[in-house]
Amino acid sequence: MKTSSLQIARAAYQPKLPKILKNQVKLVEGEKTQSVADQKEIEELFPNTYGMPLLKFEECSENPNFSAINTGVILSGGQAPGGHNVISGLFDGLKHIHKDSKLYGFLMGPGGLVDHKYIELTTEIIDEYRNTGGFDIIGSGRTKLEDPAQFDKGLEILKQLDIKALVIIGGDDSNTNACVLAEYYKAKNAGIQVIGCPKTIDGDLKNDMIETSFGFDTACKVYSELIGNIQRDCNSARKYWHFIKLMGRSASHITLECALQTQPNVCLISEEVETKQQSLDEIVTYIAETVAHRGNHGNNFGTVLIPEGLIEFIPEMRVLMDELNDFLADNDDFSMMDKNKQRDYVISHLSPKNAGVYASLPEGVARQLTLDRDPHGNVQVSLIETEKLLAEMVGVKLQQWAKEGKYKGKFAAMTHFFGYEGRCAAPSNFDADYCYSLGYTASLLIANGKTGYMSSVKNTTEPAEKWVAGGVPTTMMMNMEKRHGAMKPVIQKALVKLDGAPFQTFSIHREQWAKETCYVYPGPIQYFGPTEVCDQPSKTLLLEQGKTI
Ligand code: FBP
Repeated sequence: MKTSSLQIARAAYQPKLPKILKNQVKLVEGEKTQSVADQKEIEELFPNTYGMPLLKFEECSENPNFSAINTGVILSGGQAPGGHNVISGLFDGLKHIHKDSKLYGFLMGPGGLVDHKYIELTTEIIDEYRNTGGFDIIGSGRTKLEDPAQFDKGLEILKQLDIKALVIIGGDDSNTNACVLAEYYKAKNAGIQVIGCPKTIDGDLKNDMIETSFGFDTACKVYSELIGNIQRDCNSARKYWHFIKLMGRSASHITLECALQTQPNVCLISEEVETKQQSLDEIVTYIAETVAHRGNHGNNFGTVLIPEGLIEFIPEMRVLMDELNDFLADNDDFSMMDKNKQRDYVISHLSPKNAGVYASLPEGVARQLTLDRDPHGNVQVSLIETEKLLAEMVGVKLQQWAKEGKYKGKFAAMTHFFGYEGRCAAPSNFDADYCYSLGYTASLLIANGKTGYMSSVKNTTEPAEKWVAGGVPTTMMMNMEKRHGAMKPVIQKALVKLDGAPFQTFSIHREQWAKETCYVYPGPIQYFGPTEVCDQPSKTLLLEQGKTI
């Protein structure tokens, strides 16, 4: 494989570890835990892994004598910068525990475990991937591990390779599955520990114990660079409005972080739309008013940031999508139907109000709403072109206002969708360090015999050497939610809190950003140089931890 100069220089980067992990450590148990909600149901479903204590590593003087331990690792779900560093941290940690420990990577996601597809990860392979983006070291996939037959099939290969622990690197859904698997193997006394690592660019796998999911920092920095470039372009040519949709599934963390970094003219936050129960027309009117105000002052340009999941939060669309989810769950062969007949078929099966809303949508968006859900039952919001829908509707409204003499500007829209551009970027120093530490911590949880835990690294707005490593019981993050038409235990998603510091900071400034041109051009991620330029975490994390930006 040909490597770039940056890749060569980056390979030599030694990720920073919390100081504590450079010494001999012992595990200290904290308080017993309970799930965030639905405690009775979760406890019943996880009798063997419920209520375990929080864990923290502390320095100790004696040298624990661990034996070699074979471990398997799986990358699950969407790519996020830093996945290779979780694996290299895990590898280094396992080798430090005992030089004969082995690490096996299951290929192309959880499916690799079930299908017995794996490779042994050797020093040569690991060294090639240190500090690189992507998940290509072993590939990723979205196979949902939920069926005991899959767990038993996995157990066969784990036994065959003498694997005692499995690390699942994934988002909320994958870590939910990891927890189900941990419970199953523990109930069966199978002798397999399961540890999770918090991954997702979406930033929605976080809580009081997990400060951030890895990949969010890098992905937001990449998108912010691109948005900054577009803003500089539109401030130079002054003739386009750019409607930019950003990945993030249901949560608007990515959009909010990018807004804090770039100061666009408009930024929609799905969670606010839901709280204020804003209709599609109200959202369109809000954008059109900003365009009109700027246009009437000679500024026929601007930027609008749109979270990927917005459509699910608009009340009339939410109600429609809930009914569509049940409709699709009951109509397995819908996707096989003649495409020309699908729209009428849907309309004839929906309740009258939803049928009306569905019928009013442009053909393309209506079709996108009925695409297959992902294996976890999520609507594939990345495939719904909300940015085009809004640009089109704003254009129509402005034409109307022009006829009424309320608007004198010119409106030309460009649409963009940023998601895949950032998911495999070379990890920022923050993500490189954080991921390596998560992987290393996972190895220590394994050595200490733990299962049903997520690796945790806290205090992350301080320099890496002050970070705190430990484990959080995964059941602690769970609640019951409706999936594929049935109630299931799942890790609670963290959405943007409207009373949280990141949103509050944005809302103080947004009126000024709308009217004036206050763009910030963050430029590319800097990997080498002064710490205040290269090692800063996201603004979201800083604000959430009470720091200023
Ligand atoms: P994860 O939750 O698996 O981390 O997914 C992140 C994500 O990038 C979302 O932002 C996006 O909606 C989705 O993956 C796209 O899925 P796919 O990779 O299957 O196209």
